[in-house]
Order: sequence, then C-alpha cells, then structure tokens
Amino acid sequence: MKLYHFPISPNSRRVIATLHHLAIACELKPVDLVKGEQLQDDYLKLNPNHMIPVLVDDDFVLWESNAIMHYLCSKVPSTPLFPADPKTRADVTRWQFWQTGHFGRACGIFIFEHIIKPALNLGEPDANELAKGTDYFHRFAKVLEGHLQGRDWLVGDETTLADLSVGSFLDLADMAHYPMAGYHEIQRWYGAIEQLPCWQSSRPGKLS
Ligand SMILES: N[C@@H](CCC(=O)N[C@@H](CS)C(=O)NCC(=O)O)C(=O)O
Repeated sequence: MKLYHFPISPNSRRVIATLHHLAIACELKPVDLVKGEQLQDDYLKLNPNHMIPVLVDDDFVLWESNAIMHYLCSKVPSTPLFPADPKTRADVTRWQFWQTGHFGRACGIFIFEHIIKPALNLGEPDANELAKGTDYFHRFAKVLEGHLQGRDWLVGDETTLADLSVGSFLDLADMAHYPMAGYHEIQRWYGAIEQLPCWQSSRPGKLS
C-alpha cells in the first residue's frame, strides 16, 4: 500500500496515526502542496480533487481521509479503533462526519488565514473571515467541550477513530491561533491524544 500525504496536514496525520496504531505497513509518498505537486496530471489521475491524502492498495484508489481510516480498520480482524457494535460504530462515524462538516471547517478558516496565506504569499489575514471563523469555531467547540465533560474519549472508554479525526485539527491550534481560551476539557482530552504512541510516531518531524 502507498499513502500520498503532506506531513503537516491533519487530514494526513490521522490516517498515518491509524496505520501506526494498526501496525499496517504502508509506503509514505509526500506530496508538496506548497509547490503545487497535487496539481500535476499524474496526481490528478489519483485524486481529481487535487487533495491529499490518497491511499493506493493495488488497483484500489481511495481518497477522503475518514473513508481511508475505515478501510484500514477493515484490513484487521477487529480493532477498538472502530468497534463492530453497530451503535458504537455509528457514534464514531457521527463524530468523523461532524469533524468534516463543522469543527474541521471552523479550524480550516484559521489554518487558511494564519498558515496557508503566509506560506503561499497570499497576503494578510482577513479580519472579516477571522470574525466569521471565531463564531463558527465557538459554536462547535462548545459542543465538543460539553461532550468531553467526565469522559476520557469521545466514544466509549477507549481511543477510537473519532478521537484521531476530531483531535487531528488541534495539532495546529497554536500555529493557526484558534480561539482556545477556556476550553479546558478539549485541552485535557487533546493532551491525552498527544501521549498516544501512534500520535507521537505520526508527528511530521518523525516521519521517514
Ligand atoms: N475531506 C478531505 C480534505 C482533504 C484536504 O483538505 N486536503 C488538503 C490538505 S489538508 C489539500 O490537499 N489541499 C490541496 C488543494 O486543495 O489543492 C479529507 O478528509 O481527506
């Protein structure tokens, strides 16, 4: 198997953390988004959306990080990362959709204004966008904060794909200036994710 990725991307990192947690061997192929390698013809044949990550397993090509994580879990007989019980599995999936549809989008505004714009020389952060992003972030961060009261993990008593997916965006909290003040439960929970061996081994600087 091969995974096309960009090391700093939360969407890549959660897939790599899943690979490491499941001890699945996979060749990592970096795609330099700053140089625009995702726009090259060969890459567009893999993912016409010109995005990472993409998994290639023989002749099967799969894009969308959360779908890749589900597929990887289906490669092992069973895993607490994606429990087989239908309600628990639906709960994990629910948080992954929530991340893609809401929390990740809120974080994405800050990532674009504070990380992508400077990296690509696209100008100063836009105050109106950041104001919209702040409202959107608080709307969903409050939901996450409330859910984490009295819980170690988002679903059940063990780490699941839900934690890796939702947590992945918090890695960039400082660099992207998310308005994190007061979100003590989120910070406690993300602190626990940071201690996971699969999270530590998937840090951008640790990848070979
Ligand atoms: N929903 C997608 C999002 C992937 C995504 O946003 N990838 C970004 C990097 S974090 C990308 O490749 N951007 C390059 C581009 O848009 O040209 C997933 O979860 O895989």
